[in-house]
Amino acid sequence: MSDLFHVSPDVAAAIAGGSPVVALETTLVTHGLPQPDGERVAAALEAAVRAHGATPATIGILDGTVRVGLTRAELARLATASHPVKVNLGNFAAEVAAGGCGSTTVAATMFAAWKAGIRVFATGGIGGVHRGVMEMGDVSADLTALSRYPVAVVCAGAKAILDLPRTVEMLETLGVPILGVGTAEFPAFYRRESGLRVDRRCDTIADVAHAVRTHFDLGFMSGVVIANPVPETDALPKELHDSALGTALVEAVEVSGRDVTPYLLDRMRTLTGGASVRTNEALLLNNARVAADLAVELAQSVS
Ligand code: PSU
Ligand code: MN
Repeated sequence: MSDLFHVSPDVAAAIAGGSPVVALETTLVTHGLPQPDGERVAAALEAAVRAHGATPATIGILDGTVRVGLTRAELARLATASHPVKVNLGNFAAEVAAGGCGSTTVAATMFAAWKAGIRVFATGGIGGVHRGVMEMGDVSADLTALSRYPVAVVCAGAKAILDLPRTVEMLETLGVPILGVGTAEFPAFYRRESGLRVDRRCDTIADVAHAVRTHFDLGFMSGVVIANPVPETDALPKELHDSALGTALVEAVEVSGRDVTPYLLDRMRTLTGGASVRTNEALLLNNARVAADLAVELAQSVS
C-alpha cells in the first residue's frame, strides 16, 4: 500500500497472518454520538471485537494519512477535534491532499478497509436514500461504496429517518445482497421492524459466513449487508420513536447535504430524552460482536 495509508502494527500482523479483523468507522464517533459518548463507545466497540476473538481496526484520517487501526490517543484526537470533517468517497482525496483530519463514514471506511485487505466491518446503520429524494437527490455514498467494495457490513439496517423502501430497492439495483441475522425483515435501526424483506434469513453465524464467502468466491466485487436487528429490550418504544421521528423530519428541512444525518440523529436524541443514544450504543455493541464472530468464522473457513 502507498504511504498515504498507515496500518497499525497489530492490524497489519493480523491481516498478514489471516487472523480475524473487524473494521470500525469514526463518523459515528464525531458526528453520530454526542461527546464524550463517541470516544467511550468507540473504545467499547474495540473491546467487544477483542472479546469475541478478532482484532479491531478503527479507521480515520489524521494529518492527511489514512489510519487503519487508530491508537487510543489518535482516536481521542479525532473525537475531540473542533470541526472534524465527515469524509465520504467524494471528499476523501481532497481531505488527504489538504493534510487534514477527518472521520470516515461507512462509505469511506469500506474503501479503506478494502484497500487494507479487511473483509468485515461493523457500524450502527448504513446511510441510504433520503426522504424527499425527488427534490434533493440526497442518496448516501454508503450505497455507492456497497456496490463497489467487497466488504461485509454488519449493521442494524438503516434508520427510519431514511426512505427505507427506496433504500432496499436501491441495494437490489446495485446488486448488494441483504442477509438477515435471525430475521427475514430488514431492520430499521432504532427498531427491529420495517415491513421490508431481506434477501435471505440466516439463523447462525456459520450460515452468514457461508453466504458471504460464496458471494466473494463467485467473484462478486460488491459488498454484503449483514442486517442485525437491535435486541428487543434495547429498541426504542414505537410511540416514542414515531413521534420523535415525525418532529425531527419536519425540522430537517432546515439542513442539507452532509449535515442531514447528524442533524436528524441529534434531534432524535433530544426528542427521546437521550433514549435514542442508548439504543444506538446497544445496537453498535451488538453489531461489533456479530462482526467479530463473522470474521472469526470466515478466517477459520479459509484454511
Ligand atoms: N448511522 C448512525 N450513526 C451515524 C451514521 C450512520 O447510526 O453516525 C453515519 C455513518 O458514518 C454513515 C453516515 O456512513 O452517517 C451517512 O451519512 P450520509 O447520509 O451523509 O451519507
Ligand atoms: Mn447525503
